[in-house]
Amino acid sequence: MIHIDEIRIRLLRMPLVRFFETSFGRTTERRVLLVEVVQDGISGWGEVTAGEHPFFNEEWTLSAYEIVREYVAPKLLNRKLENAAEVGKLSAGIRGHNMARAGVECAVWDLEARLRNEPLFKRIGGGARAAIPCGVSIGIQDTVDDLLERIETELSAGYQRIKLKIKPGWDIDVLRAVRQRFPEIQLTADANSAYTLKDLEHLKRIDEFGLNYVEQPLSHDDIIDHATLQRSLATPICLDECIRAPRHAEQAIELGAARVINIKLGRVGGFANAIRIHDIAQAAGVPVWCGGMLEAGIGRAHNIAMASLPNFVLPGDVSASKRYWARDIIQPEVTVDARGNIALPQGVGFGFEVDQDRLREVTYVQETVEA
Ligand code: OSB
Ligand code: MG
Repeated sequence: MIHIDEIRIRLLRMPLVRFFETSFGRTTERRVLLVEVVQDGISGWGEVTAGEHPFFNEEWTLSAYEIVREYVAPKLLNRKLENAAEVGKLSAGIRGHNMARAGVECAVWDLEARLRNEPLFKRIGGGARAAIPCGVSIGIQDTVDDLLERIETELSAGYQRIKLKIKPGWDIDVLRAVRQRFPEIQLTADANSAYTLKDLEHLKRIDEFGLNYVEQPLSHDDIIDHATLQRSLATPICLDECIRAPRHAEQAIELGAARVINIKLGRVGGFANAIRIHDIAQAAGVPVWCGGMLEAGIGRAHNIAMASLPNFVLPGDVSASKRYWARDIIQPEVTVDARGNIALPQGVGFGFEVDQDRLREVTYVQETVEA
């Protein structure tokens, strides 16, 4: 039985060691909202994965702060829950804002695992693999030479696949240069919705580069257009932004809009939905992988637990802490071995310790939510 005594929310400011640029903009510093749920002196932790601006989806760090403080967290106080899988229902009346809802939901899953003294990956039905295969997502660079150098570095670190961010003006020529230099690597491209069906002929040129898939080329909310595009494209389409609920996964698969799915805990509202989407894709023979949102250690650790579910068969975007942070907020930090795998941590909860000193350093707002 879960009965949460206290909920603490924190805003962190964490500079990235290197800027990260997508078709919707460049990030140099993250603002991260953390959720800590406490029962009988035991803390469960969640990280809200909203970005700093409402550009990936409608959420941003401070919208999530308000949603968690005003609408989600208070619902958990003064009540008993059978298990973490029930948390989603408490905030089901909120339209959108899945990342805010997920931050709380994931914290309760972590708490539940800790109360039972077991690893989070066991609680969610994971543990199918002890080594999580990792790729990297490489942002838009200032020059193609910079990009080639970055790819070289990541490959020598062991990463198993390279994902490039693309947008109009940074696509075909860039992919050609990368393929010329690295003919054999597992390569993908993510457009973050930078194109429309007007670009159909242009997008067909992607087929010459033998990508494993192209991620979310079209509108963030348009599954039907992706189905249309897939009929003209040999390269499989992977959906990210479009899949915000299990129903979207069903529809996208049914319509032929997604041959691969990127699952992000935040985007889909937490573990319960992520597991449902995982199961739907698995039953349909559609492989999934774990996406990233430039997470700090707690979100990263939740991703690692999720990626141990059986159908996470493709290398994900979850990589080593040091690619993002001079010092992460967990200990040990997340590391990747020379073959590009993360070892699934076996400890209780999400399997790492919160680095309280580091957390204090980067926290600029802290508040306890009242019922
Ligand atoms: O679309 O996958 C994406 C980062 C921010 C917003 C959206 C995306 C990304 C990434 C980075 O690709 C993945 C990571 O390194 O965390
Ligand atoms: Mg993406």
